[in-house]
Amino acid sequence: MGLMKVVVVALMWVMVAGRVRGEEVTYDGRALIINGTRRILFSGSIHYPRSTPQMWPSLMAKAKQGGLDVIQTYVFWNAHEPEQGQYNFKGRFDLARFIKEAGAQGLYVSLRIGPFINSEWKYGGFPFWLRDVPGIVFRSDNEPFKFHMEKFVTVIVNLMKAERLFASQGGPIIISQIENEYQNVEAAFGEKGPSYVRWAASMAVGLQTGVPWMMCKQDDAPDPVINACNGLRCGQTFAGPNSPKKPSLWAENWTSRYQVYGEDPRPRSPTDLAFAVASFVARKHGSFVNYYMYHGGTNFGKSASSYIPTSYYDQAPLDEYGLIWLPTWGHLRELHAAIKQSRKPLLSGTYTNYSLGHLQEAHVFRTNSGRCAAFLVNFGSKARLQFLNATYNLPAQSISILQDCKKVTFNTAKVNAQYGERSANPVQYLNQNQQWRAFAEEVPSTKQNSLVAEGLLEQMSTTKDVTDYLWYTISYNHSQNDGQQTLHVDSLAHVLHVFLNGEIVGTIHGSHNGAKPVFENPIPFREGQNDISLLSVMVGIPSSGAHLEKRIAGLRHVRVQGMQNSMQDLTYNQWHYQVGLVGEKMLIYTRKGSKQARWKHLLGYTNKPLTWYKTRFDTPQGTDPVVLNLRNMGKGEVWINGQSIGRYWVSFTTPSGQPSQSLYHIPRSFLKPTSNLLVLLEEMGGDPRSITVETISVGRVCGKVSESHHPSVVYKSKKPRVRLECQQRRKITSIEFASFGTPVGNCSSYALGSCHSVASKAVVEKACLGMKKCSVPVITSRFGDDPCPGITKSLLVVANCS
Ligand SMILES: *[C@@H]1O[C@H](CO)[C@@H](O)[C@H](O)[C@H]1NC(C)=O
Ligand SMILES: *[C@@H]1O[C@H](CO)[C@@H](O)[C@H](O)[C@H]1NC(C)=O
Ligand SMILES: *[C@@H]1O[C@H](CO)[C@@H](O)[C@H](O)[C@H]1NC(C)=O
Ligand SMILES: *[C@@H]1O[C@H](CO)[C@@H](O)[C@H](O)[C@H]1NC(C)=O
Ligand SMILES: *[C@@H]1O[C@H](CO)[C@@H](O)[C@H](O)[C@H]1NC(C)=O
Ligand SMILES: CC(=O)N[C@H]1CO[C@H](CO)[C@@H](O)[C@@H]1O
Repeated sequence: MGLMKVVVVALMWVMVAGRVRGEEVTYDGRALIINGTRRILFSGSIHYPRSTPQMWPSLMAKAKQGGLDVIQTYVFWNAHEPEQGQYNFKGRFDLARFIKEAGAQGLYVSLRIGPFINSEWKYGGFPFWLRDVPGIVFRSDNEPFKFHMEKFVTVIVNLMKAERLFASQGGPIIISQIENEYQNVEAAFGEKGPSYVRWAASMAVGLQTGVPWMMCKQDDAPDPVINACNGLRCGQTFAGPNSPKKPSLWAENWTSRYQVYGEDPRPRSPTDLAFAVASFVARKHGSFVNYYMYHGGTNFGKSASSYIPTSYYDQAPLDEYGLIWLPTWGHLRELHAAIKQSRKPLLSGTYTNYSLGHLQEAHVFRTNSGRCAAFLVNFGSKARLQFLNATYNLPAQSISILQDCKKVTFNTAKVNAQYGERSANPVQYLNQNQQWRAFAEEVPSTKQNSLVAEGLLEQMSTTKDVTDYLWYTISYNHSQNDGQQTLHVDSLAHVLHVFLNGEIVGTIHGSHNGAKPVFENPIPFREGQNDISLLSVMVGIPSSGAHLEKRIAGLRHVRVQGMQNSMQDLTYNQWHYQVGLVGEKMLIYTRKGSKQARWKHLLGYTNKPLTWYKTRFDTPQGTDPVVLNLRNMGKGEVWINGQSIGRYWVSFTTPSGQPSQSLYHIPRSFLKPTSNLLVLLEEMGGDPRSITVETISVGRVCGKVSESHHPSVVYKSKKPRVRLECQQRRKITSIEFASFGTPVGNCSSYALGSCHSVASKAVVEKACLGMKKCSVPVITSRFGDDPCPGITKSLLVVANCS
């Protein structure tokens, strides 16, 4: 044996011996089984490309503190393989680093490989080149598709194996997902649907990861793949596992509904969310619940799908910036603790249920050794329930969790956790003309365009998703004898800007609900030749539905209508094309590219469509999240030091009259201390002088707890307490309001009630001032004399953190 060979053999021996031994993860009809133990697992979705590696440790620490056991993420194929065969696992796309971070913090990982993921992510995660594979039919029993899907899934599984990330290898991944909500579209594929499902399951299982696979929303998921539920109320809607040998898993319990441009946010109250989770555990014996999303984050660059804003699930337990969203995070944390306290009866007890009224149920889990857990479910209004010889008062639409089937440890409708108020605070104004430079994007005319084609080109296959923009330009000969003429344009893209001889004459857009842009306006043509330049814009490519490979976009029909019904159809004429914008080609948003542009003074360039703006700004001190407030801008995209922080569309207001989004997150890792290059492309017209650099903070916290509340099992204390904690290294610097008695209202609006202890403020100030966190017991003895004997009192405290 040569020396080299000896070294290699020795090295291999060290690697095998030193390897952390793992165990296969299995399951039975009750739960996932890890290391031989059934587990109740709370999981939260955090998507690595929607935050930065610098944010991951803190996001995961807060998830862990919030009572989560698992971090769930999709795998984003088009982020990893933007060009066929060229893989990228760097920076925000460093999947292995993300999973290792979870493992380092003692969290498991649920890996949803897909590779179709929807996720309001462009093209549902599919790389755009996949569309050009000859003969391909996405998500069907189709050889070219299956070839590429298997290849990518194998790349990911092998990468995980090489990094020893499966639990079976000692790593954190305890479950993986193949496909995603396929049943929604299965019928569109006829008999190729079911055979594709069977193929996907057996392909995945064949990769031998040593941990189970699941399919969500796939009632007939083939054994041994587990069918999991997605939705708002799996406690009511889930038909259950398709085998008694499989556990009840909830892959997506939406923490709010994703927002779309032009619609108001659809938040979900913490009490509704807690009800849904408790209901699933009680009624469907759920043992795995994943919050979609636990942290939504930011759709950087052009990663959002059609009409999806840049901010994603801001009102999840962790907000877009990674701050704790109150009181949702705290309320769920207490719920998790209450459920886990009963894990023994839940996972190994026998189950009985009975009706306690028309809309009231009891669900009881009891072990042989006599340990017992009960869930009293009230679907109706406020109710007084008799259960095992005791009386329980339940608020409307709530579930009480009873430890030992006696003591209430949690009620989903009673929020003891603190509330908080988040605000954005301007730190830099960019309101001076001389701070800005402008560069006007040229409107192409028929003379300059290089690409010429007969008829209207389909937009996505022309731009290949490299740009949102495609110019269609045509020359049109108008005679005054034709009188007033109207231009009609039908589009399957999202926005259309109409220019006549280089000047804007109209802008229209469609919407997420399926409305397509249709332009129909009289046009002030001049005598003779006119250039009609139509800028067709995509706001993300679609991410859902069957046959994504066949989707089309761009202009469909263009005609000019005159008086007396005279009509000229230009649809099939010769058109001139420009793919993308001049500024995009120059990479004008990078330091190097911006030097090549001939920038002008700002004056004369505000409120003009298709204008690039640039300035520089210094990074705000401290560690608070940084945002740009784009209040008076229209629509476009923003780059910081060459990195896109996403599209913006402030001018698309919601029914309540608010911009869909006006604050745009700049991760601190995108910034250098001074002189950051900020470049915006404004499509519609806006005034950059109104832009401010702001920081986000939770400046006020508030709690209201009644003396009759049962203290949360998260804490050791047996007394009810108001607990306050500042985030972001802040301290409580003042007590704005404190009343022990019968205060009315909540954190945004409060007042003294008829009963009030005069000692309230002094007691709270003594416990809290100068502290990062404090807790004040809600008991009369702490406040001296009883201000109103015989009446149930509560303590409401509003404090400022700075
Ligand atoms: C299983 O238990 C061993 C020993 O306690 C531990 O090192 C390992 O991390 C556990 N594995 C999992 C997946 O929890
Ligand atoms: C009890 O459970 C059974 C089986 O899961 C179900 O059919 C029935 O509706 C439940 N009854 C109540 C009162 O929850
Ligand atoms: C309920 O009370 C009755 C009468 O006091 C008693 O016989 C019974 O054992 C009690 N049941 C339970 C479950 O405590
Ligand atoms: C435009 O139309 C007028 C009248 O129809 C015609 O005389 C003229 O030659 C046309 N011009 C071009 C450039 O086609
Ligand atoms: C706070 O109380 C006010 C007045 O009663 C009410 O309008 C508001 O909706 C409440 N806010 C919350 C968050 O409960
Ligand atoms: C997609 C999906 O499952 N949506 C469901 C979410 O939950 C609500 C409430 O139960 C249902 O109405 C939706 O159909």
